[in-house]
Amino acid sequence: MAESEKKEEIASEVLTEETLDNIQHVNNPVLDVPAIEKKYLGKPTSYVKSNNAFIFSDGKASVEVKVFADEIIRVRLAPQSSFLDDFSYALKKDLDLHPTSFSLEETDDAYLVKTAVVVCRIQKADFLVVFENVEGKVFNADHKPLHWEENVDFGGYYVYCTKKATADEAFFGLGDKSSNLNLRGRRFSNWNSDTYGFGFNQDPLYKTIPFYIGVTGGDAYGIFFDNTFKTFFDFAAEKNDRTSYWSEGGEMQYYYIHGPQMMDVVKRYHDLTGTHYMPPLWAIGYHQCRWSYYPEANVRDVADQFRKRQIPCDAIYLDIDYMDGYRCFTWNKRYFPDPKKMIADLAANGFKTVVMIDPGIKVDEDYWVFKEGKENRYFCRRGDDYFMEGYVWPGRCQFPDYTNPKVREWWGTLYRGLVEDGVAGVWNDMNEPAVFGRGTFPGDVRHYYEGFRGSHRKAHNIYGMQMVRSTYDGLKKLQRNKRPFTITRAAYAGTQRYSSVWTGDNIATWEHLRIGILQLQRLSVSGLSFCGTDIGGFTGEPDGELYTRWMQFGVFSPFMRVHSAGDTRDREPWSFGPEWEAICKKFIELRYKLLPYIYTAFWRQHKYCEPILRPIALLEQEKASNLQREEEFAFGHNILVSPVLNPGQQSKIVYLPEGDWYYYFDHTIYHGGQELQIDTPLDKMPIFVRAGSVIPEYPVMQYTGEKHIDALRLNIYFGEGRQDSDLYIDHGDTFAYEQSVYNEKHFIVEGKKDCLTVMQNQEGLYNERFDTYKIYFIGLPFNVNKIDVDGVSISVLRDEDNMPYFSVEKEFRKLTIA
Ligand code: MIG
Repeated sequence: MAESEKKEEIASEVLTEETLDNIQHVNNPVLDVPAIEKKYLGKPTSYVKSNNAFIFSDGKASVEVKVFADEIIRVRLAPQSSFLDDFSYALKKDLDLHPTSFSLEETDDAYLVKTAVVVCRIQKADFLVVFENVEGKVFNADHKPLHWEENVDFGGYYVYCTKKATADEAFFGLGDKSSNLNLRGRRFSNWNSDTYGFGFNQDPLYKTIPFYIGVTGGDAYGIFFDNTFKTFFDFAAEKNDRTSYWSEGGEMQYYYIHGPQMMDVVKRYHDLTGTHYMPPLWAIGYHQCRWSYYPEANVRDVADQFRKRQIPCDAIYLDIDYMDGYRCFTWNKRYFPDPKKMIADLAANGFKTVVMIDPGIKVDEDYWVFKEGKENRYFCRRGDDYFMEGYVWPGRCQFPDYTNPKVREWWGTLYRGLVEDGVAGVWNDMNEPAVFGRGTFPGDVRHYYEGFRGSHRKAHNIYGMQMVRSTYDGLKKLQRNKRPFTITRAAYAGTQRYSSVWTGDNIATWEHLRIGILQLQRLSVSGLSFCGTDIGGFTGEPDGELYTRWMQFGVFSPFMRVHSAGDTRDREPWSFGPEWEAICKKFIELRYKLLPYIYTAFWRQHKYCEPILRPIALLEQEKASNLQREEEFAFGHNILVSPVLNPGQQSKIVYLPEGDWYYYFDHTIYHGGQELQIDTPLDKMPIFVRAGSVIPEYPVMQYTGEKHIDALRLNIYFGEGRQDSDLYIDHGDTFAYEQSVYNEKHFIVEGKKDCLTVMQNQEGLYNERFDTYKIYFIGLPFNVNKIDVDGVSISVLRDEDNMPYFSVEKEFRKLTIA
């Protein structure tokens, strides 16, 4: 044996022995290497103050309690007293939160971090954290001290928080989960997943919104666990008296958000994570989608059919087949020889064109997007520096690292060609990210993570969000500050700042229609108000009745789009025969009549953080029975609906909140605060308007902006007492509203037995293009003798249907009718 070989043999032997030694040392108590097990906080023994925060220590671990606002307090845990970088993709950039005042008080048994509204009590005996209001009512309390477990494979810790759950406590939120509205008794995980044909209670789904609302004793609070790793929530499922949440990495970091109203919790969650910008008006019209409309003749034919049949429609979608071999940012020239011309013709006919863009970029040296991405090192790499490669529609693909601002910037510019072709909106799909075969990226893939670095374990749940963020930013620049329209399938908390969402690949079944109404209500209270389902169901075949009932629900979905898989039969509103077509047409027309009302609801969402869909629990949380209601919900402030969810259903029981409500179709008045049996013939659904409200209405148009409106119709529903309504109008397509170029009107309606007054005031700099209101009164309990507008009496007019109305200058301040 050569000398050198001998040495090597010895070396390897020695190495083996040493390694064995080391292993023994792990279990040698003298060397103080801790065993791997769950560790709990001990007793807090000291604290320091820094800015708005207090850091408590048990001698080893630290807990930071930071006051963000009177009602928002954040708790963070550092097992070895060093906190992780304080960076979050969820929070909006210009957080504008300040407590009015706060202080720390020490008593014999606790430290009390106090704001004007909340007391956060840190108990000296056990480090339990308890949130109370200033009167001492407990809203939320730890069941165990914060705990963690070292993660030897990946570093860091599994981090846990266990809260008490009271016997009556109900839980809401968590994004797109397909479970009952009240989450109690279930466990969930958050790991964005491509879940084609998902089922009731299937989990995880496409989105990660680690925010929930608890309601106990009639009071509400929220918890936002801002952790992007795979997170888990257990709502009194494993043990009836506790709710816990934990993660496979990152930091135990959560925001306690005080209520006591659920509406306030939801609004404050938006204060942290932002709202959706005002969508272009056309984006809230009716949209027609299909996997896929091609070739060009097919697209044109579908569009023509809409106009011929006089069914309103604002947008038509091109799914992946418009691309050349599924290469993003290219056209299949065989199917679409002159896209620019086609899109221009569609636009002339009132149609916007929306196209699909996926994250997977085909590995193809002759493809400019791939080449640019490769040259600039924009694609994700594995732990050992190989490229992250996986198969998706185009075949073998690489994937941009959207957590790098440079990559996002680049990706944004790639839309230039499509925008020049006239494309009006972009649909981002497969961004969980989805990869054929293993489902998604392996955990070792590396991400830039805004310079904070992370593996895919940390970046997975925000990948889709950063993709659509980059799409949004890019479109905004390319379209010269016109409002972009984007839609994404995957999302993390805060995605509403960049995009609308849809619920992914649902199924054409009645059960899925029901799941859809649960998901949209849940998304809406989770910050993602601009949401919709694939109307009719993506996969499977609906019959005319299911399709039509789903269309009815679609009118009251913030995002209204029919979509279906490629292997299904036609899904246009006329595809099921004239009987169903007539009903669908009527309901799509209703959507267009309600557009000014819906647009106002979007404004209330954008400016005042009010969710668009509001579950009954959010409207009347004090009644325990309301916490279980799922089928009826408010759509904006003044309309309440209860979609029909069963075949052959002749009537349904509908709960109406307190107050008086008008049945939309015949103006019958119902007293709320009770359940009522409502007839549900196929051409109707339970739609109710709150007494005292002002509902603006557009004439039916085939697409938004088709007709000039010279007199805006207002339907004023009589109600006793006072009721407020709003109307928001702006240019419809630019960000000028950020400079106050809008008109926000407030109506205060006060009804008495023999008279009704309507006061109007307004703010903003926009001058609407109509001059008068055409006012219709509904449900007046008295005969009209006199109508007075700012001191001048006016007379009744009759419209083409012989209905009485009043023509009133748009600037009126006070209108009295007696
Ligand atoms: O692997 O682009 O959820 O809406 O039509 C399927 C084709 C990819 C999934 C989306 C669906 C879309 C389809 N996509």
